[in-house]
Amino acid sequence: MKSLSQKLKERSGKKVAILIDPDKYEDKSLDELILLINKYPPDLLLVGGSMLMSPIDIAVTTLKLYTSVPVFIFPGNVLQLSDRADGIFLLSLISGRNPDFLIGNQVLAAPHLKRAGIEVIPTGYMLIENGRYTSVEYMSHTRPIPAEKTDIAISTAIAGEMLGLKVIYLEAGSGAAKPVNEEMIRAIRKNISLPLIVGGGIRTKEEAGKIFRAGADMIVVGTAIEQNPELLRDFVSLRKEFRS
Ligand code: 1GP
Repeated sequence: MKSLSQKLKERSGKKVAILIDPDKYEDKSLDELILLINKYPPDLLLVGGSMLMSPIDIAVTTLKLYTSVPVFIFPGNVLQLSDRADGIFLLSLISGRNPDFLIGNQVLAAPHLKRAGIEVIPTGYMLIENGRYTSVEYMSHTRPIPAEKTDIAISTAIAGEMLGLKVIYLEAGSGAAKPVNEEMIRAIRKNISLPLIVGGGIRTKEEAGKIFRAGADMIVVGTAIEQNPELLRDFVSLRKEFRS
């Protein structure tokens, strides 16, 4: 079976990932979400958050047990590791200048990840300003790239590609007032050949469609699904519009 890195690298078709922050779901709402995931399977389940109060292992194990969608960790910090996941996005916050989030946490996590033997996807994680102060900004002590500074965003993404990262992730932040703007996505898409993931503030199928058209290969949706799990069907059905 192909690894997720391989599938992303091929850049064929658009993909939908759901971000599950275990603190936001109680047993009942997680059961409800699992039913919907099995009915309208997305391409990927991400588990994590800027700050977690509940253990990540339980959520990962539950999702692995009751769904057949790959489960990857989207770590907010080094405490969010689980060898039960299929893999992890090893995020380097390349938009910021905080060494802990560029390389420090990765050094702490590396021996554990090697032992766990799960798939590791080296990811250039770029925080883009969205008009609201986000948890990522607060927790990482980094400033986002201003939304209109497309040149800085392009250069950062190119540097990430030149450094050998395998994916670029444009993040507006969970609950962002607005998603990363299409102009920036389009400009980055033109300048790199890496798979492009876009997340933060995506609330509707229409917004998701614009982001795909601008060049995103995968979108990540968290808050909108937490608030209305039925939206999963809309996001997932959008993929067929992009099939050639
Ligand atoms: C993943 O942080 C996002 O990149 C999720 O954002 O919760 O706003 O969908 P939302």
